[in-house]
Amino acid sequence: MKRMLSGIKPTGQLTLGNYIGALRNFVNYQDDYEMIVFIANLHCITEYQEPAELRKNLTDAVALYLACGLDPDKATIFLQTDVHAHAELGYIMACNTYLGELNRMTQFKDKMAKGEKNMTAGLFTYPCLMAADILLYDADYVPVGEDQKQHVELTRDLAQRFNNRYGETFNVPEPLIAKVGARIMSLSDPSKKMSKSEETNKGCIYLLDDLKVARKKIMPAVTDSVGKVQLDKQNQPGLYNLIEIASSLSGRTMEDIVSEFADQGYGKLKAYTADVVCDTLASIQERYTQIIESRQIESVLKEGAEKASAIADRKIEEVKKVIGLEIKY
Ligand code: ATP
Ligand code: LTN
Repeated sequence: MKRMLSGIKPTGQLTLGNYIGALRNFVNYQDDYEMIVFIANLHCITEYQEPAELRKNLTDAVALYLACGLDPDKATIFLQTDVHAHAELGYIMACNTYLGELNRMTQFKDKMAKGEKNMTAGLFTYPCLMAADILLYDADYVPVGEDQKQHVELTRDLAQRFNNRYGETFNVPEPLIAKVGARIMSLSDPSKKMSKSEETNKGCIYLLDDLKVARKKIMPAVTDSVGKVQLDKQNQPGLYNLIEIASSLSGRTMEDIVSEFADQGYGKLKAYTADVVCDTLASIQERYTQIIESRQIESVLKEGAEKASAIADRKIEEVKKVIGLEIKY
């Protein structure tokens, strides 16, 4: 069975973008692949997080993984810091990455261009840690949203470089990007991706949003003045995004939705999208509440960390050996 691995940063609350671009796919893949998913908590602290809030977000993220349908009997689910080899291999990867490579990462470049203050060294080297996350498990596939493709490509380069220097050590992974829903855009600015770190949260739906709040974000979503329901991503990006959301969550094709609403106004399409989103959120939230009450999170994480460590610890020992970092005694 091929192995698949992915992670989500629990910075703030998980969003509908995370669900459509990532989580939903993990759930679909868990039957056909050996699935490893982790909470990328080390990746969160590249920017300061209020400790109590971070702790709450970690718990919520695990509960949401389970509420969205990840099954701990099929997938290995764990917290990144519970497996120490991530930080260790992250450092080793940073020592095999050139500054020029990190400078080319668009996520980092965009933050620089926005003139963000107080950017940390951890943020700059974060693709090295992400490469370690993946390579520790010899993952075959990495299902991610569009924004992470470049990081997986860097991971491939680093794996090949390491293998060339030290001999075959790592499997070279492939990114897996879904055809629909790999980049859900902000409802208030369809030129930007829906992001949990958006300044205002008008354009971002959180999986734990009250249903009324979610509906209130969708109805005024920015569209265009063309006035025709059709698929034109270039000229009608906001509308296209709504259709893509509705399609991803309903299982209908985008064309099918367009043909139903072609003669109706944008209002009807928005109302339909809001219905589909609210149905999805309602069922996730119901399961979320049960999971929080059942207190199963601790046991899921404990078992997940044991399974993950068994793989990762072996790999980090092999890495240290081929580099020459070990003395046998
Ligand atoms: P931020 O919103 O702060 O930029 P993020 O949500 O991109 O963070 P993660 O939570 O680590 O960061 O992302 C987890 C997964 O969700 C990744 O695979 C990412 O590509 C995917 N993802 C995030 N936002 C979207 C989106 N708007 N559309 C589709 N996929 C997304
Ligand atoms: N960098 C990703 C989260 C992430 C990840 C990973 C995804 C950290 N490590 C390994 C896939 C595989 C993000 O910010 N979205």
